[in-house]
Amino acid sequence: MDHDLSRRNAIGGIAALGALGLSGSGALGTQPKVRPARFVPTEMGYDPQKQEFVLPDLPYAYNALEPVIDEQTMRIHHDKHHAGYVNGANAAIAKLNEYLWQGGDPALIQHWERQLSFHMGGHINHTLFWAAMKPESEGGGGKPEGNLLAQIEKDFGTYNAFMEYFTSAATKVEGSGWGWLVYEPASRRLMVLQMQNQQDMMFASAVPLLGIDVWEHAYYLKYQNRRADYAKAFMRIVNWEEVSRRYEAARA
Ligand code: MN3
Repeated sequence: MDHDLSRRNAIGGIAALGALGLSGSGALGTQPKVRPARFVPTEMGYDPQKQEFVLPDLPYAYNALEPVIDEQTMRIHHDKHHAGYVNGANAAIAKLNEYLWQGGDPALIQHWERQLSFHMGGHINHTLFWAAMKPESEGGGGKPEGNLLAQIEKDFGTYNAFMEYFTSAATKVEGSGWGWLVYEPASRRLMVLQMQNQQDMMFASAVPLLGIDVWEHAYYLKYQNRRADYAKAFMRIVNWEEVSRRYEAARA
């Protein structure tokens, strides 16, 4: 009986990790054969010793995305803003653990949950953002190929129609947020969504494929109020191989 219970708990735990895309990951020091659609703990900078997230380095130099995104913007964006989300997520997790193990007013759970939703959202969004960009000189930009291109053409008509729609949706996000290309597993189709802040208006089953950060901190030093110019230029540094990998993993 005890054995069955603990086995069931273990299975439940694995299912919960799966929902977060963390299953079959590098947590035990082994790399999965197929990387999951979303994240593995190492990519998210999770340190099992400290039991907290540590800001992962950029996958390229700070000036690698010039002239589309300037070095100073990248430094501030990664070292200050992304770091802030990592710290905020750790603080919220610590607080929620405190309520879980040391009691406290359950009414405050929702406060820390909102904090976690915002900051963990920020950490996840930025982790996906950095990896979905690539210097122009190393093959960034261009067009997607293969299955992803076929699905874009099926769902949006043409690649150019998609690009217009995606950059326009990103440009028109009210206030701070993101433009996303996501895969919707139930209908097996692509969608373009506008996210507010770091988490709002995204539904739980949406698999994020390509996001463009349209918070002012992402572009203001170089583009000022010209968000549309930034969104258009962003397409020159998209890492379509990484976006395709996410797409293939999402529909596998
Ligand atoms: Mn940002």
